[in-house]
Amino acid sequence: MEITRRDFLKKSGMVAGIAALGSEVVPISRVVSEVEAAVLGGEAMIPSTCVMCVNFCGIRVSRVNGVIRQIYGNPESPYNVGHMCPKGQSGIYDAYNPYRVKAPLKRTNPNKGPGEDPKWKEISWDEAFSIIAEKLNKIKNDDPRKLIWLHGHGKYLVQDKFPKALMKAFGTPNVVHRTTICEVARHTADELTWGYHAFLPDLDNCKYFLNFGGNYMEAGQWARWLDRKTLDAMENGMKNIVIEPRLSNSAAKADEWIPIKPATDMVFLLAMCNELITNGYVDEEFLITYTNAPNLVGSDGKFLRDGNGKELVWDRTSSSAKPYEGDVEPALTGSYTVDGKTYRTAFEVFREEVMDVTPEYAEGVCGVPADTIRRVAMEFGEEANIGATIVKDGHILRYRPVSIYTFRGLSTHEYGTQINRARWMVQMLVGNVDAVGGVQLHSAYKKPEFFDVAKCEYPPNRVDLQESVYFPQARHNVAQQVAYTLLDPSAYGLEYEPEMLIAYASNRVFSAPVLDQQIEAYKKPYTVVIDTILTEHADMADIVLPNKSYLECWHWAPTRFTVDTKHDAIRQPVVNTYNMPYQDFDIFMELAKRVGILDKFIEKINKDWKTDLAPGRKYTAEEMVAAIAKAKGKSLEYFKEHGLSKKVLTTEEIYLKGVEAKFKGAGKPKMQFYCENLVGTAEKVKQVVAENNITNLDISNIDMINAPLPKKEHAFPTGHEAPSDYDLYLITYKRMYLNQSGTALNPMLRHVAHDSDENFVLMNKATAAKKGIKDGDEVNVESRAGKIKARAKLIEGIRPDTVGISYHYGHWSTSMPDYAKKGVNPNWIIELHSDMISGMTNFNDTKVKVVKA
Ligand SMILES: Nc1nc2c(c(=O)[nH]1)N[C@H]1C(S)=C(S)[C@@H](COP(=O)(O)OP(=O)(O)OC[C@H]3O[C@@H](n4cnc5c(=O)[nH]c(N)nc54)[C@H](O)[C@@H]3O)O[C@H]1N2
Ligand SMILES: Nc1nc2c(c(=O)[nH]1)N[C@H]1C(S)=C(S)[C@@H](COP(=O)(O)OP(=O)(O)OC[C@H]3O[C@@H](n4cnc5c(=O)[nH]c(N)nc54)[C@H](O)[C@@H]3O)O[C@H]1N2
Ligand code: SF4
Ligand SMILES: [Mo]
Repeated sequence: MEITRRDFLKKSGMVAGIAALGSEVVPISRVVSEVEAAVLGGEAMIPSTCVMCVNFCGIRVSRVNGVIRQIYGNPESPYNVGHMCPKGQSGIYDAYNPYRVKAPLKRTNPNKGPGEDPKWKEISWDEAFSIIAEKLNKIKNDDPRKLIWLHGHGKYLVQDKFPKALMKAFGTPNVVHRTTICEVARHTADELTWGYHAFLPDLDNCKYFLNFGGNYMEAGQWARWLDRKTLDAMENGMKNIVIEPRLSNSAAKADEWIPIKPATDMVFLLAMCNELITNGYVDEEFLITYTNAPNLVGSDGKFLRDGNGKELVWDRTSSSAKPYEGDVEPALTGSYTVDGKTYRTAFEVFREEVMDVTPEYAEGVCGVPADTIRRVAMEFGEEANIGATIVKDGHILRYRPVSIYTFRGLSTHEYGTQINRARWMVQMLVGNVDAVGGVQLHSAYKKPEFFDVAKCEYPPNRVDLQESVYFPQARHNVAQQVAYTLLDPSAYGLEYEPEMLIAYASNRVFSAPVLDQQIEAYKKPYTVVIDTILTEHADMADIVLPNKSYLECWHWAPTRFTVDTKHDAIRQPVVNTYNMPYQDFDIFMELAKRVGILDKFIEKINKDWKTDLAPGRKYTAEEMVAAIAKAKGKSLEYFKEHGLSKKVLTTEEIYLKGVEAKFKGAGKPKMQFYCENLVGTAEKVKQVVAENNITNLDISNIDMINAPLPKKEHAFPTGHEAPSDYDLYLITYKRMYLNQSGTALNPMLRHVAHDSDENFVLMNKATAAKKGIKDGDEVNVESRAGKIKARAKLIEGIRPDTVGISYHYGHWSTSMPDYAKKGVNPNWIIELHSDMISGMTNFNDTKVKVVKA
């Protein structure tokens, strides 16, 4: 239901106020904003969900006489409570962008690659569908695995369950999302430690907060909640320390910025563990009752088990090795002899390992003074209040008001999983997990299979080699790998040669590193791109299908939970700027019909969403949204009126359903302080390599993935071994006013938003002076992977040994105007050494030299 002006006035009870406000009101608060929209003859205020970035803020779109006039934050949203950002407001131009693709296009120039004009020919929708369906039918009859589906942003538009269902019905396993070029190492560390991923700091109750490169004042996936909550918490006395090589906006707003050398956070975190243990800041009760830290570990790194395969601890009461059951009292420290062999507890193994990672040692590696590391560790330990409890709503809860946050800062490294594991080690030591003021887990132990040993499959089934011998532990799609497999499928043992690719809201030839190889690879398959603009990937497509913008679509939208709320939300159409007949979901339905898999597709949707759609016909996206709403027990009308349906969580749901319910006490599974399931992976890989004569997998460094505990060696990524004349570390980051590569053509963001016309190489003034480089000079930035030209920007807010180049810039699509081509894309020069555990791309491990051009 759209809210008319009259309805709105009635509902808000603000009729009297409006007359007084008049029509000159500046929208400073959300209430005034709505009032203003109404006063200015607003016909409709349509609630929906933003997707100008992946924060999914609740929005209300004011439409006046059929034209979008303004976008406001939806105050009903428990996530952004009426706030939003400039990107979200510029969403108007996403719909009205003159550069949008408006009709299906067919390539007439067979040559593909940068600078090759596709010589597009407009074709009808029917012709486009016919061409695509003919190809698909051929592949389906031959070997459906030859079809690859890529999506990135698309997951957040229509939701990835739909493309997955479509591809499942088609018969290909090759649906590849982008998580390994995004943040996957963080997820993988979570999954290895507590069986699922995603967490938030309990900022309402936190007193001491460490943020390792979570750039949420500029980017971030929980940004509109984190930025607000952090600032509120600081006003309430929370100390906020940001640790990262660059003075990001997040660091600029913190109490303290600690500039750390890129990719070396590991030793900072391990030195913190050392200090915490040495000074007795250890929550022994937490480690014993919730984690596997007391498990007995043999010299082979494996747990001691009984005849039934049960892991054993040292029972202090009976002085014998027993499973942690009944009234067994596990010892946390020490080494014990069982059947003539010596075993140490997992905690003991870790303790001994970190004892040589002193703050002084860490200083030499990460460049942060030992005194600073020591002080942070002591403050963290002290503020943790180990042993304290607090009563909330009648529940006695553990109280540990210290928390650690991160996003891509710790993840996008060759040893990203292990660095993120170290973040959990610090937190497990003080027992802040699911404690009041600590770190709140999302769905603890939802997938126990994350604790299983690696699959190591060969030959691989999927083009991204997920869970194969190449990425044995990768449970998420390995986005950057697809290109390499495409270039030489048989080299990876793939039993089929991919022939066709559909890229739905994904610009992989721009977003993954080593761009020349990505481009070379994606020339090969017959390619269909579904997008709103003609991106770099579209530039290489054979057919482009235009998509409606998010302000023109029905979607069951993804949402962001917070510590104390969760909600469901929709998108609903506000306009249809170019009278487009189909949105993404309609395209899927039409293709399914033409390939004869419509019923299978519907069956899978019903299974995934618990809907009850009858087979035999196509459904519209609105019908789909209505069906999901119904399955959730709410009417479509409700969602049309509010945009969302929310739930505020009880104290019990927040603090007692996670680790307390899943891991606490005897006889329960345990958080993995020690990841025994990683032990033996290297041997398994070596075995599969030998058995199959695999020659394109470098196993010289493979023992690094056998690590059940994070270790100091993980602070030395391969990329840092570059010759000494590559004297600077390169990092990349996002900017506030642009989102990934998809906002390149948004006129408001590119022209109007201050300072986002072009990117630059951030350099420390002192370093630049030594190299004779002045502010604004053109410089060449060279790595072992390539060379780019860019403009230098001299600042003091970056380490002298580090340079930073933001993402988003340097487009080359032949269909883009010159303004979108300004700046550079760092992915031309980033070296690829993927994390063997998670498959993560190491965006922040490359060394470069910078010289005046
Ligand atoms: N405005 C905007 N918002 C966005 C996006 C966008 O493109 N634009 N993209 C969205 C997406 S998909 C994502 S994944 C998130 C990403 O959100 P974040 O991960 O929060 O943002 P990035 O800028 O990618 O983060 C990289 C940060 O890590 C720091 N850093 C680099 N190397 C290191 C290191 O070795 N150690 C430490 N401690 N820090 C390091 C960089 O200085 C930078 O601040 O943002 C989302 N939100
Ligand atoms: N150097 C460097 N590289 C990076 C990053 C970095 O910080 N530095 N960030 C990384 C991260 S975190 C990520 S997640 C990846 C992202 O990488 P990808 O997922 O490969 O790329 P995006 O740029 O997000 O592509 C989104 C596409 O969706 C299209 N699109 C937008 N709206 C719509 C719509 O309504 N319908 C349709 N059909 N299409 C739409 C856009 O035009 C764009 O082409 O990039 C990674 N690459
Ligand atoms: S933070 Fe992202 S989702 Fe929220 S308003 Fe800004 S662009 Fe939209
Ligand atoms: Mo991302």
